Amino acid sequence: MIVGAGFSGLYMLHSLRQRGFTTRLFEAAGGVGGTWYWNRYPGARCDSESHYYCYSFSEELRREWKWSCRYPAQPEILDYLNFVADRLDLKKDIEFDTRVTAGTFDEHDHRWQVETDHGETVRARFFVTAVGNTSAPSKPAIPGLDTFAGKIFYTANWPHEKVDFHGQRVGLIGTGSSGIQATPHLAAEAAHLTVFQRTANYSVPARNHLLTDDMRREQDETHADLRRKTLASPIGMPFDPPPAAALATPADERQSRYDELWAGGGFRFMFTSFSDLTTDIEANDTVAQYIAAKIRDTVTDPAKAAVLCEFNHPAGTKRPPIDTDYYETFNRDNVSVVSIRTNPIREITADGLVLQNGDRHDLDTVVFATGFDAVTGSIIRMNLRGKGGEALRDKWDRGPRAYLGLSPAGFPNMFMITGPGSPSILANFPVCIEQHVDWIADCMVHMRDRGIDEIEALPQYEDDWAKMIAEEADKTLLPLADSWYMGANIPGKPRVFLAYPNGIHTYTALCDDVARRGYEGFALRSRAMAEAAA
Ligand code: N01
Repeated sequence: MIVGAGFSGLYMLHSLRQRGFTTRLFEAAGGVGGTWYWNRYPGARCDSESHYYCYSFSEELRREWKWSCRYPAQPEILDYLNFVADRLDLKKDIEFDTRVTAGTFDEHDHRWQVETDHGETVRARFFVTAVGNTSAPSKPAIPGLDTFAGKIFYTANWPHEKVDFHGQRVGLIGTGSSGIQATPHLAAEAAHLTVFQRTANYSVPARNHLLTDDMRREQDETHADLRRKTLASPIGMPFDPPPAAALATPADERQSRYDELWAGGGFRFMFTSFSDLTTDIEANDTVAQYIAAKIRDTVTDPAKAAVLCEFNHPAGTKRPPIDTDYYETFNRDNVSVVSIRTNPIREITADGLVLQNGDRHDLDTVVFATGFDAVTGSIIRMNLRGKGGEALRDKWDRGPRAYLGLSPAGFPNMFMITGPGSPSILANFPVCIEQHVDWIADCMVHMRDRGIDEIEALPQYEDDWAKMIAEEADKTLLPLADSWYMGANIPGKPRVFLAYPNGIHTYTALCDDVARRGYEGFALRSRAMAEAAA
């Protein structure tokens, strides 16, 4: 049983089918796509380049699909996932518009009993969550929200039909990747756009462009090489590692390197410039100051630029956004930015927003780009219970725990694709997903071949994994930000770093090692073993 038909669920379904398992997949949406199904806001676009933000498991699929540009927009990625699902004939095993509402591990027959919102109960040997990391929208409970007379939209759950903002006074709350992508598009239509910024972000230009046939040919010819680089890279992207530390580089050379990477655009700026940016605050200052200078150069109104530079965290400690014309948009007369860092939104009235100091902003439409109860939200909301009826929600009340980020102790035969404690959110998703799916599917084959009924993470290994993640994260600057990486964006959510921080390349080696050692750290049980022991 798989939950979710995004990148991970589709590949899991295909992989299990290939290995001869009978598999069903439940998906709450009306189609495939996962996060790419729901996040249809204007400007939604991939931040990873198309030639590596896709599956690699099938040479045929790779050759048949042609990306239009460096960073494809949401409709094209959704088309791609539909193409894959159709080409592999996956949809016949997917039940759309079906939400899993509960799941319980039945210890007597080693099976998961899963319930759906259609009142169906399904029993399955294995339960795999493929619910994505950014799929449970965070909808802040601002007082008065339901009294607002205008329209409200959430970027994370956008209508399918086009929304027309012409003539509207629009308020956008949130300046993460979604808000940053939506801003230029909202501004192009709205009579006035007010961006309400709680945290200034460090955005880097994407430099998107169409792909020519020559570019595609070159990608094709170098594919094997790029794939090798991708698998050797901590973030699962075919980038060369940073050549040096920022602090070991003379200031003029440092500036040239930043200039060169800024001109090229995209994630390379943060990830390939210098090796010490996320471990040394002084090194980090060099990049923070560089970006601040770029903002001040771009935004002509110094008051707006000052708000956009109100940084309160080191650069790159929140998920780095990349943009097309984000800062340039603030040069439009119909766009303003309001800092709500120390003067938060007090309430929403019928007419608009009121800030703590009493300032009123009359609006026709409010767009929430306020992010997600990331990584754990969608898993917890499924109401899962493991051995002894233990609720996952309770087990994780002081932070998520799962050995290898793959399986929580006490929840046998449950696997999570890109779950908490895996590299997931710190790496290129398709790469993480393929690694997880291959490992999980091979594990199931291992069990089937040996007549093993149950696999369960051992608590000691799970504890050690959680401890290691916290210690490794503490060696970086990442815990300094109130980010969704830390669970800090959701009131009451435990402040715990949510990902394995040492890279997908080392994680892959660790997981392979665990499998080679006969799934070290897991208890493998069979009825036959239990009967023999009895
Ligand atoms: O969400 P976010 P997102 N009052 O959590 C603010 C992926 N993604 O949807 O920083 C006022 O990053 C919040 O402020 P603060 C990507 O991994 C990928 O933008 O918490 N403001 C922040 O500014 C990304 O990181 C792509 O202080 C409130 C914003 O809302 C992840 O999804 C595109 C608030 C939320 O930013 C999430 O991005 C888009 C409140 N009550 C997203 N609550 C592509 O690759 C929150 N905020 C295409």
